[in-house]
Amino acid sequence: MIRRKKEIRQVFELIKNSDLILEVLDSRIPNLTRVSSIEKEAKKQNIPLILVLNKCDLIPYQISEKTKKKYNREFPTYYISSRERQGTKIFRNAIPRYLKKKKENVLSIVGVPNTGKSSLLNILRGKHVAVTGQKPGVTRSPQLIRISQRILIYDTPGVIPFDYPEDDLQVFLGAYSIDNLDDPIGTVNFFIDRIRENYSSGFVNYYGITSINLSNEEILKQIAALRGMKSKGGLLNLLETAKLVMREFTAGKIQYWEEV
Ligand SMILES: Nc1nc2c(ncn2[C@@H]2O[C@H](COP(=O)(O)OP(=O)(O)OP(=O)(O)O)[C@@H](O)[C@H]2O)c(=O)[nH]1
Ligand SMILES: [Mg+2]
Repeated sequence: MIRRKKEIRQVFELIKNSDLILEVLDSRIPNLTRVSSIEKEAKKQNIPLILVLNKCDLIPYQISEKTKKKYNREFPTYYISSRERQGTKIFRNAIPRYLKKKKENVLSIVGVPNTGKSSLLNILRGKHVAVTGQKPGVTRSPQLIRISQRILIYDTPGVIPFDYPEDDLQVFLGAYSIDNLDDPIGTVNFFIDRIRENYSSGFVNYYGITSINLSNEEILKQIAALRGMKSKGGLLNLLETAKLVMREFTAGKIQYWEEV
């Protein structure tokens, strides 16, 4: 279990001193990636906050529209893809609207690990200045980057909110390294249950399994067989298969989303 208290404290310190907060969410799992404690703090301190739904390239446009419409009632919301550069120009051009009328504004990019905070900063800067990566916890400490004469932006390490109790959920968010998992099977069960409840076609098609309406064990066995995941003795290696599935999900290979 990781509770990175130091990072959380640092991020809270930064947001208190920010003129504008950009909270980066994963468009596929928007509700799960919102950090309510940060949003509360922003409201309390009267700091404007924008919700940025990133990775919109991974889901249908209509789903992003729907989420945006709903979230707009609480905070101004934009959806973008830092990878495919969708919506990034519109977002960039909208930022001045939220700035304070002073010479220099300090912004902070915050969110749970792996949502694409550093990727967003690189897009806004127009140059690769922040390290990004497929594994969570890439950004280790806050980094201040000037993106224009008027704007400085802090890239921050991903925070894991205190209201997330489960390791499973953290893996799901890409917030916890799969290799360090105690119980990969438990985690993949959590994941498959969620897929069954929300959107399953992407998963079924990606692995070529026969149906989502099988037991989780049966599903895992099918994937193991299809991928040739075997132990030395020739038995199906479900443990490694569970890790493989979670790794492929956090890498964005499996089409999946949850509607808000
Ligand atoms: N498909 C897709 N992948 C993205 C997008 N933006 C970022 N990624 C990928 O998501 C992963 C995480 O990106 P980062 O920018 O490092 O995320 P971060 O939020 O800074 O992560 P931490 O610093 O670990 O908290 C990388 O593999 C990126 O390539 C996007 O818009 N679409
Ligand atoms: Mg980062």
